[in-house]
Amino acid sequence: RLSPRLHCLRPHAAVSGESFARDVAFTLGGSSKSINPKWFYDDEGSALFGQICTVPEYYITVTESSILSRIGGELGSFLARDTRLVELGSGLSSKTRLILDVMEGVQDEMEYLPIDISDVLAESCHGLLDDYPRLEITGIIDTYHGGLEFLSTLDERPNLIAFLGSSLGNFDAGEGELFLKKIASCMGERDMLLLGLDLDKESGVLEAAYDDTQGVTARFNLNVLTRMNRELGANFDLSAFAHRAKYNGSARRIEMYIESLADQDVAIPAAGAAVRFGRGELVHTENSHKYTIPRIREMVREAGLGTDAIWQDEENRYALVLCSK
Ligand code: AVJ
Repeated sequence: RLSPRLHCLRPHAAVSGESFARDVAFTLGGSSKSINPKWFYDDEGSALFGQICTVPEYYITVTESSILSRIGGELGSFLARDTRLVELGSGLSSKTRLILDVMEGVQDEMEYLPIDISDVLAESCHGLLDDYPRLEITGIIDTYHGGLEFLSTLDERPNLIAFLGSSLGNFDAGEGELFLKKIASCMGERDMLLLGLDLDKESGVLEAAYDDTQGVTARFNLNVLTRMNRELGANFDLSAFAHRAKYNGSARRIEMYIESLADQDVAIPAAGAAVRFGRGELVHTENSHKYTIPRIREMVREAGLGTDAIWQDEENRYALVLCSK
């Protein structure tokens, strides 16, 4: 602990090497192979995601940031003066600043509780402490579920739970809706949820966003194999796999895959697995669901929440939704 204003907790060992090994043994073991996207975010993967946010094709981050900076004052009018900011999947905490700026205008003591599966959490918090001298941070390195559990142990201060970047879109169909219900069940009468969701749009725009010409998304996707090589002693040959991103219109989502370019066997010793890949075989690594405004309203309602405001950019690419009980 380097600053008295920063506390980092790791309530569960849910993100340990052992659970990584167990999880991939299971998801690569069957006939239809997949890797959970939560394993993307080692130090290198987190840095690569930060880089994705700056490639021209990936409009999500800039669009969300521009909406956030435009609506700052209005968002502030919904917040009680003692509101604590809780952020699910805070990552590098760059958009967080736009919310902290709103809070700084009205609060004497600011409290921020980021929840992220990546170790980069502590690092990104240090920058915030420098820039916000009245800020206290409790960082939770854990999965969303672990983090939400921790929420229930806190005092009565009202929370603004920020779940940005369309990260809800990573859940499988049905599970995103369930997770929204789970968040709602953790919310008190004075809590609010700020949800950032990517809107459905032309497939060309979406596929470009997930397959940028600089190849950053490709490196991000394939980095999970490098991570298995390092942490699980695997022997993936990176040149024998390729990045793929496809829009699935009927499911309204981008699907990311790693394609095996050859018939090959890979050993993953720590997972006790030997995995055979056929040429052209796809390993499903991520879904990114895209939403419509009516669907968002319905999801929020079904979670037992009311919609207080919906903000969009001028081109209707992205939506920020403020909800409460
Ligand atoms: C951080 C999950 C919202 O799905 O857009 C970016 C991750 N994957 N490019 C997304 C991601 C490929 C991102 N989320």
